[in-house]
Amino acid sequence: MSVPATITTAISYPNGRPHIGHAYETIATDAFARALRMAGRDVFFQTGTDEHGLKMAQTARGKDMEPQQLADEMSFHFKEMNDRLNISYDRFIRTSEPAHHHASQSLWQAMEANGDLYLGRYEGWYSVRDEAFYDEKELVDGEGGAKLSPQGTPVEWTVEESWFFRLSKYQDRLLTLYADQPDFIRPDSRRNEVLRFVEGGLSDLSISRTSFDWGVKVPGSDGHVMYVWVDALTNYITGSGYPDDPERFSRYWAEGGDITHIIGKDIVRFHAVYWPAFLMSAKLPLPKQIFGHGFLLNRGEKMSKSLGNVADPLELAERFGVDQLRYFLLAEVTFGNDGSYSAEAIVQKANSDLANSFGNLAQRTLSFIAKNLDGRLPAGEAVEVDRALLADVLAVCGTDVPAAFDTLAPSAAIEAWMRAVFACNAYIDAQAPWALRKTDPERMEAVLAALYVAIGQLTIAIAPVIPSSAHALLDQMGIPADARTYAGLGQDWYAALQASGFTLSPPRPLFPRLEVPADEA
Ligand code: ME8
Repeated sequence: MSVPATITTAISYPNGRPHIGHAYETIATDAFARALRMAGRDVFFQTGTDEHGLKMAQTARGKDMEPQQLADEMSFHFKEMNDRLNISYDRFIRTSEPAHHHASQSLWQAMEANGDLYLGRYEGWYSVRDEAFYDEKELVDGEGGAKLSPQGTPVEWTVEESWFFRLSKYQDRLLTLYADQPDFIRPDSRRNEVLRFVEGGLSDLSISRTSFDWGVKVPGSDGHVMYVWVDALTNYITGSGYPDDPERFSRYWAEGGDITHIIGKDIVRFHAVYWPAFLMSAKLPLPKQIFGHGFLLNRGEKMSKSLGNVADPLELAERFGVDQLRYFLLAEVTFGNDGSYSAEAIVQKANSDLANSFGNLAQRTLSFIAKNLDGRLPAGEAVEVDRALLADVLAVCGTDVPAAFDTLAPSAAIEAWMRAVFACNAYIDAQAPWALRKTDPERMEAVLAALYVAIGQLTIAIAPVIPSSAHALLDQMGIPADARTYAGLGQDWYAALQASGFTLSPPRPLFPRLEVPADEA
């Protein structure tokens, strides 16, 4: 039995509705989780909402609501987004759940038992927008001499009694971790940022707040709630069974386990510095990898409420299709880099790759079979050129695509896949089965049989990216569930399908040609 895999997104602040950046992260993580399952792994995939902290409390106050009410309302929209985008999460966690409070308090007590917590007084800068403490030396000057965080958000001077975590004590152990596991933080640019930050010296971290009460209560310390990032990070182990389900925990959060956190580049420090330090302190296993993806920009510009360019992912999915949106985001952006989206770019990519190249290949082959063979699966002896095509397609679909997913490179997986789609289109043009119908029907059948197998394999391989279209096509083609895996796609499902007497019905086109909406052309 293979090692279980745990994969997570960040948990989003439900202080507003989800935007396309949230959708991007969850779609990418979903593709990885699906690819892992197709590789036969036992996968635990978690996403959710991060509901405590000052940002939530202040937003709720501004709307004259209780924070819990705001969290309930907005968390619903995040879950709805996930469901609508076909995200195959195993758990949608909300940090206001009692089980999560319990896990956060247990982690706190474990860190305390290790002698890493002490009571003190915090005097320094805090950004509510980032929910982050910053050293004076990190601040930058904004307009009119205002001090801003390194992320460009406002900071306020904060003085309050606080619990501290002895982060400084972990500097050497963290540097050893980064040296021993060069892939702990990816991509390299993010790794370098973290290295510089930790090498620059770590201050102890303020980990409780006393000026508001919307959070997890600090055990045995009235008036203190945990700093929101302490409980937020704990979500990952709550979902893995900490502390009351040791069996589950040893499965999904084991020492040396395959645990990956997919997050955005703005929150790498919390995941690559604070989180492993907390886990070391509590004597718990560490994740294997933190991947900080890039940001999605609207036509090259940062999205912001004030610019009015924050795209609603469900609106985009409604207009262009869920799978078209998923495909665009994963194909267009090299995972790790920033990327840009626009209506034209989505339409262009979906039309060229899905409608024209792949959709057309499937549609013309399958309709031809449905019409000219009455849906009977073609037989016929394969010759060298057919075998060569099938060897190429199998190598791409069974090896290159899963390997690219395995290294969290979805655009490389799609590029490899498109190469195989092109190879099939070149093959169909060269073999011209339509012309063979009258002259050499036997050869025509051999060509169509090769194409049927190739299309089946291409469809299986791309299923993590466009799950609903891929499974609809596989259903139409009669391809059984056990072939829909990376190991199964090369098995002789075609012969079994032929022997079963399966007949193909006229296929339904899956990828309509999209038009750029008139207001955006
Ligand atoms: O940071 N493009 O929540 P969040 C791509 N609650 N990704 C983006 C993005 C964009 N334009 N904007 C945001 C938080 N993200 C914390 C996380 S985890 C224990 C706690 C990403 O709602 C962002 O980088 O601000 C993060 O990974 C995720 O969306 C949630 O952001």
